[in-house]
Amino acid sequence: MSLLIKNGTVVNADRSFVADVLCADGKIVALEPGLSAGGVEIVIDARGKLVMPGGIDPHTHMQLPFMGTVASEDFYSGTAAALAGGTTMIIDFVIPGPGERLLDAYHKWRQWAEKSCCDYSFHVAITWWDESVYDDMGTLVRDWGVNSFKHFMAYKGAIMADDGVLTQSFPRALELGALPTVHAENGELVDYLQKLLRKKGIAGPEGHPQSRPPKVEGEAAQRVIHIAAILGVPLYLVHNSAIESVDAIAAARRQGQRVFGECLTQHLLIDESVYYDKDWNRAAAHVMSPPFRPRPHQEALWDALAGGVLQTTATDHCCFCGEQKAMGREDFAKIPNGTAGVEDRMAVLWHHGVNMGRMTANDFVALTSSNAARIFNLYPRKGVVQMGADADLVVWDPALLRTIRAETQHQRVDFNVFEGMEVTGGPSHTISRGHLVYADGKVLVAAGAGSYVNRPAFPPYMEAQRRQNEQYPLRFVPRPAVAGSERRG
Ligand code: URQ
Ligand code: ZN
Ligand code: ZN
Repeated sequence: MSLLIKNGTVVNADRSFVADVLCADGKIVALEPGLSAGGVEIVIDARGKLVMPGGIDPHTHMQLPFMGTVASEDFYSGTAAALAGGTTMIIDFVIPGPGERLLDAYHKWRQWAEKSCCDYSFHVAITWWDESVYDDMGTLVRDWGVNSFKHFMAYKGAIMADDGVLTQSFPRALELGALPTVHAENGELVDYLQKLLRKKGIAGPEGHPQSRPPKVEGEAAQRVIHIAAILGVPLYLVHNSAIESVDAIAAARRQGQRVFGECLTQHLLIDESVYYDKDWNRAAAHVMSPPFRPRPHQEALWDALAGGVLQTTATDHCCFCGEQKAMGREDFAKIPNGTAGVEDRMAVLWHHGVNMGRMTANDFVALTSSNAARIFNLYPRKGVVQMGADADLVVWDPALLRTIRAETQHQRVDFNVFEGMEVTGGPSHTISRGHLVYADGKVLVAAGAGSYVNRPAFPPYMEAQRRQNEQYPLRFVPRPAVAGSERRG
């Protein structure tokens, strides 16, 4: 299969340039102006359009069994929706139940994901600890291309990892060259506040944000950042939503600690007023964790993206339809947590980020693709338009007008948190491994067309971290004392 994109402007994270892009056998094989279309099977005229690396969403949960039900979006429909939005790879999560062997859970998820129609990979969650977890982490890194392990500090009584588990898992991840990632909310505080609110007779969706105020996230973020500093491991915090977390990450990065941060498109634009909607179903449809925050937190997230404090955008795409959300009609703590976003992430970020001048098109590529590729050791195979890279591309029409609606979305859920939002900019064509998989509103690919992507251990920053740890046998990473400067703690 050969495919040529002519007359477009290529936009990478570092620069933009005019060039034609020729794809063959799944790779980019020529990248220069004036390429001949002779003998090429598919030619796309990208005049007036941009040619960017396909989006990478580092945080999705397709068909996740959770809170007594299963997310309505499966790996086929969810990856089709991703392609429709310009995302050509997802990193989903294997989440073993407490006591479930990691390898058993991994192979179960691998089977579920075979129907994916875009490329995919998995973070594996550490939800409990014993010697078998230690062993399985090694097998997953060495044999199955896993280079990141997730830890939920929330969800007490279900999948929560306490400090004891973090303290066992993080050093093991470092030893293996894998990155610990974390959902930072204090699960004990959430549990306490949920009980307190119910005792006060608060059972509706408005109880959700009150049981998870920003400091519940900020405390856990700060705690896990310090734990990572002491253990000498890099750290990736998922779905940061609060000023407190952004400040904790900024302070750590200012001191040279390797902390990476993600934010969800939803948290950038939706505030906590949604939980006070008179319509129970609409309010419940927005229940996800961390919850949507008051507006000042959104501005802090935009600033953190612009200032390099946060490096990636994601969606945490985890769909539950109305009748599933209704499981919590008598008790907000029983509303399955999750919202959708995989189809809208790039257009929403483009409209509110690039069109509003908060970021350049190059920043957009970094935030939707290249940075995630670097952090999860996929770069330059993914995340850049260059010779030899996978031909995962999106032809972006900056003039494409769209009103986001649940009734016209590809996502398999009966709600859209961006309902009615008008966006300018979106994919006219999506190319996955050199195949045209989305064009002019239609997904053109069959289930199973996607491939599992191995992610090698030891990204460059992990090697550097190990060298740095050898310099400081105590494993602390103090700043070298400089004559005349006070010593940092
Ligand atoms: O916490 C997560 O990331 C999963 C369980 C999805 N749900 C959510 O509310 N974020
Ligand atoms: Zn989470
Ligand atoms: Zn998640």
